[in-house]
Amino acid sequence: MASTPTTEGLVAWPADLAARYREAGYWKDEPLTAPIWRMAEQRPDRIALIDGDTRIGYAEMCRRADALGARLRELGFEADDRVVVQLPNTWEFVVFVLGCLRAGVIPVMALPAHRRHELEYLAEHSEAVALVVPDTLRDFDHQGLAAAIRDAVPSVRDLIVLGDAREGAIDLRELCEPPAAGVEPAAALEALAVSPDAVAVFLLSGGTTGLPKLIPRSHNDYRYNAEAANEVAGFDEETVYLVTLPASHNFPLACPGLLGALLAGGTVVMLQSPEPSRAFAMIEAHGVTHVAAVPAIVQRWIDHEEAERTGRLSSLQVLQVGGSRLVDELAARVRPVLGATLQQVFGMAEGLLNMTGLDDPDDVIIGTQGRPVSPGDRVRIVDENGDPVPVGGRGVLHTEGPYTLRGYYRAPEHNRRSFAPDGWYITGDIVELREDGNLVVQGRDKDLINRGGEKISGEEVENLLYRHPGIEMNAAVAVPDPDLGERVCVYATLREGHRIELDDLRGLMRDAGVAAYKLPEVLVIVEDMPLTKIGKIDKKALREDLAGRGALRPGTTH
Ligand code: OOB
Repeated sequence: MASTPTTEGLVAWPADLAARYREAGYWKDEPLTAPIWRMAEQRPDRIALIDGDTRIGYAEMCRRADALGARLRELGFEADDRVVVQLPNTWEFVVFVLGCLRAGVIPVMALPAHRRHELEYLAEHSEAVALVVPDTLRDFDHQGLAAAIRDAVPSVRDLIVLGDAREGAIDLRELCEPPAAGVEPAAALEALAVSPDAVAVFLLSGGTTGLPKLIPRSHNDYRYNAEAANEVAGFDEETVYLVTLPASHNFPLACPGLLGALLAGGTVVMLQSPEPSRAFAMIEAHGVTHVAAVPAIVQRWIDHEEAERTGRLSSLQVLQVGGSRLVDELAARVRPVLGATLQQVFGMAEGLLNMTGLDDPDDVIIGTQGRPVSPGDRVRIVDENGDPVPVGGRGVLHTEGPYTLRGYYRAPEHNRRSFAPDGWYITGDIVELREDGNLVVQGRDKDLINRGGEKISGEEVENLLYRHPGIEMNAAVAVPDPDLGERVCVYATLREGHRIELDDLRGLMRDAGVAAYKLPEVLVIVEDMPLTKIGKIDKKALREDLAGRGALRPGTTH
C-alpha cells in the first residue's frame, strides 16, 4: 500500500487539472525513480555516474541508493521526514538523493554557500530530522555548524557527514556502501511504495520576501519536469551531462539536469567548480555532450577559449544557459567560439520552464528565452491592472501547468500575494510574448537581486541591516555589473552621530551567519530616502538615482 503523504501546509492541484494531467500522460503515477531502476535492470553496466576516478554503473548506483534508503529506515527515518541537504557536486550527492526518493524521505535542497542564517531557518521551517553536510569545504567547518544547528533546532536528531564524521555523526560514505551479501534492500523499499503524489524534494525559492520559501515538488510533477525538458534538450542514452552549477539548484538537478540525464539512460559527470580549465578538461576526458551554465560562467568560458584556443570542446553539443538574462552579444558568440548549440533556458524553481529549441533559427536562439516546454503549460501576460497584454506588449508573466506549484509550503499569507485568484503563479518577471510564441525577459516586478543567477531578496538584506544601530532607513537594490549582471547595492540614511562604511554592514551580515553572496557590495549613504505616496521607500527612484551615478565599483562606499 502506498504510504499517505502529509498534506498539511501543501496546496494541491485542483482535481480537474490533476485528472487532465494524468489523462494527457504528463503524470505517470509512478515514483520519480522508476525509469532509472528499470534502466538498471536492462543495462546494468552502463555508466551512470562519474566523479573524479569514480565510475558507477546503473545497477551499482541503484543498489547503493537502495542500501542507503534501507539504512535510513533502520536508523529511524520515516517516509515524509525531511533532511536538509548541503553537499558539493559529488557522486554521493546523487546516491543520497536517489536513496531518499526511494525511501520517501524528502531532501530540502540547500546550497553549499548557505550558512547558519539560512540552514537554521530551513531546518526549523521544514522540521528537518537531519542535516547532510561535508565535513569541511573551502576551509569552512560545515560539520561544526551543523552540530550547532542540531543543538539549536529540536526536530534535528541526526547529522550525516561526507568525509571525516566526528563522534555522534553518521558517515555518509558508509550509508552509500552497496548492500551486504544476502541483503535485498530493493524489495523492502518497493514494499513501502512511495506515493507518486507525495513531495519528492523541497526546492528553495529565490525569495522576494525575507527568507527563501520552500517549493514542494511531487514525484509526478518533478519527473515530468525533467522528462519534458529531456525532449526539448535532446537528452538520450548517448547524453553525457556535466554538472558544474551547484547540483541542488533546479536547473542542473532537473531541467533536464542530472535527473533528466539518468531518466534518459545517459551519464552524469559531477564537478565541483565551473572554473574553465577544469571544466574543459572534464568535457574532453569524458566526451561531455551537454552542460548547463549561468551567463557569468559562459562569459568566462568564452574568454578562456578565445585566449587559449584549447580545442577541448569537440564533444560538446549543447550549452544550456539560464538563471539570469544572457545578453544578445554574448549569446551570439557561443557557437562560433565554443562550437556548441546554445539553448536559452528561462526557468524557475517554482515550475515553468521555457527553452529555445535546438533547431530554432538564430534570431530565436540568440534573442529570446524560448517557450514553455510542455503543451500543458499555460502562460498569460498582464498589465498593472491585471488586464491581458496583446502579443508584442510587455507585462508580468503568470502561469499554471502540470509542474508549476500551486502554493509554497506553510506560507498561506505569502501565497495570497504570489498567486492570482484563479491559482496561477505570479512569476514577477516582466516579459514580452513575441508573435512566434517565444518569450523575451525584459525585467522584473519583484524585489529581488539576481547576482549571476543567485537570487537575493531585498527585504532579507534590509531586515538584517536594521540590526545596525547607525542605520535609520535602508533599501537594497540591484546595481548593474558587467561580470555578474547585478550585485547588491544598499542605500541608507544614518542616525545622527553615526558613520558607516560598506565593510561595517558586510561584517554585520557575516557575523549573523548569512551566505556570502548576499552581502552588499556597494553602499550609498543619502540624506533623505525617497518615499512613495503611501510612505514606502521608493525603489524605482533609487534605481534612477543609481543609473545617474555611473559605474560604481564593487567594494565602495559613496
Ligand atoms: C532559475 O530558477 P530560480 O528559481 O533560481 O530563479 C527564477 C528566476 C526567474 O523568475 C527569473 O527572474 C530569473 O530567475 N531567470 C531568468 C532566466 N532564467 C531565470 N531571467 C532572465 N533570463 C533567463 N534565462 O533561475 C532557473 C531554474 C530552472 C532553469 C533555469 C533557471
